[in-house]
Amino acid sequence: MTTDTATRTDEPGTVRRPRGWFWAALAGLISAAALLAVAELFALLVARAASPVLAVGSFIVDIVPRPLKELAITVFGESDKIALLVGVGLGAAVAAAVAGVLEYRFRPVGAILLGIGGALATAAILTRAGAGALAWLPPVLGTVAGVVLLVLLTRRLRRWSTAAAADDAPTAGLNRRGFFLLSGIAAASAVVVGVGARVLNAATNSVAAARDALRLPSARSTVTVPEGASLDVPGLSPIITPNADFYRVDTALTVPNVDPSTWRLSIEGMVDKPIELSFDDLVNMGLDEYGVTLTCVSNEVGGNLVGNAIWQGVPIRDVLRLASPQGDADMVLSESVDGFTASTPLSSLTDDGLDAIFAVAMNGEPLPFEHGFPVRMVVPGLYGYVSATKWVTKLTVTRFDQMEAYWTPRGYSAEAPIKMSSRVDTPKIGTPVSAGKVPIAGMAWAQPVGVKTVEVSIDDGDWQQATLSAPINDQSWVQWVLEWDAQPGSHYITVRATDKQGNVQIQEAAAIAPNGSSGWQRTLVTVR
Ligand SMILES: Nc1nc2c(c(=O)[nH]1)N[C@H]1C(S)=C(S)[C@@H](COP(=O)(O)O)O[C@H]1N2
Ligand SMILES: [Mo]
Repeated sequence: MTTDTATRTDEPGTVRRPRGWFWAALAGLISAAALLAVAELFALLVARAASPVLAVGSFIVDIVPRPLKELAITVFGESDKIALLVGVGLGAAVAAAVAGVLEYRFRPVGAILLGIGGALATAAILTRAGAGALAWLPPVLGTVAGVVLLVLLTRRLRRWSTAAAADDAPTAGLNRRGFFLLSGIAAASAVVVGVGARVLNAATNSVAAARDALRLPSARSTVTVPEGASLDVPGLSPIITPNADFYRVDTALTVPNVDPSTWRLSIEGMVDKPIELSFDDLVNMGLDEYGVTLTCVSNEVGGNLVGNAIWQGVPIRDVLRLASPQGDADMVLSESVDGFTASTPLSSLTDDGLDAIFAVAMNGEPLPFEHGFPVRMVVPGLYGYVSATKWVTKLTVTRFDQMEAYWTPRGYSAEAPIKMSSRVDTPKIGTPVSAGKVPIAGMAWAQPVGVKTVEVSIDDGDWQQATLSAPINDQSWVQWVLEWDAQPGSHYITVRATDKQGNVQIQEAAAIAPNGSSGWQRTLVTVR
């Protein structure tokens, strides 16, 4: 050893011992970033759906228990998925830092830990519905890259530390520079390659262009929205919900990209003639137009997980007839490209009086991606989770005692008709109104029977009948309004609906699980 070379480094005579745990944690983070970047790069090249970040996130969406899921939706609302991704990211970062420290102190524990992380990501990718034959390649190559990098970085770090402790300045300096050089290059390329690949992957998908170019045959029948279908009350929801405002509920972390030119619908199971249809086969059977209100089982009384749209589609009964379902079948399990499934009574799909459809258009345009492009199911009178499969690609005709759908083992009923409900849109709780003439108005639905009356009780007084908008049909919600002579003070407003069969909206309060909320909404309004 010559002190000469040592003094030629940028340090004086000695190189300080590194704060090992800190740099080791950083090495762990950089190695994990390299793992993801290499995986994203190869995902872009060979298997576009094999993104570890998204696959792990989706996997977690599926395994978290229901109460936790409900908590997430309550706390984060529509940002629940972003919150999940951030949570997964933070968890992974902590684990990666720990792996770095462990590799530094207890070689090869950290490398093994990172390897296990990579294996879990691989498993998450391979268990996603629609994983391609090469889906294993990106995460496996990424894991190899991450583990090799972690071993190299921590080796440098250890040598730097040992040499510094032994006052071997040249060796310490050499390994110190080596550590920072490799860390810097790896970190920078991981960010550039990883982010670049993910952005390119998302941006170059051609399905957006396919949707823009889609020309649907014109519908054979159209819905006439009657005069008087919309009441003119400020603060009242529109009778037809614009697509951009339509609630969205699904388990999909990223919206599936389904190209109509490769989309297929297969019908199998207890049928005499299994069939497979292309998108053109389907729409060429003839499109009809329907107005249907869709509701989520998670909608609380007074909530807004409900919307009404004019759909165009093909009656499911016509398509099922081609396959000839067998007599002892009682359920149809519909499946989405992302593996979500719904169990729908066969009779709800074949009944002549009930217009269950494969919808391809929503409010005059091809289905938005978030709402199931290119084909989704819409079944009047059933909650979405048992009927409204988006990105639908397969129906299995079966029996309730033989198969179960996504939400059935997660605490929800296998069958779930929509409970009649009514809600107040205006005045809003927390927004005081001035005394005098105040319209109390809201929405009510009773699919597929139709709403007969809506009644309002103020301060638990007599029920007063509200005025209804002219209904589009029995499958669509109606608006209602009651003119109120508001006196200063606080007032309770209670609302209830009655359907055309004379059933009154259920008064007893029920939680959303297992088959939908019930109860009469009672809101408190302040009048000044
Ligand atoms: N593929 C798929 N389809 C799905 C779901 C899902 O998670 N995945 N959720 C269902 C639920 S719970 C509801 S309420 C409706 C909501 O449809 P929307 O998002 O178009 O409003 O979609 C249904 N279809
Ligand atoms: Mo739902």
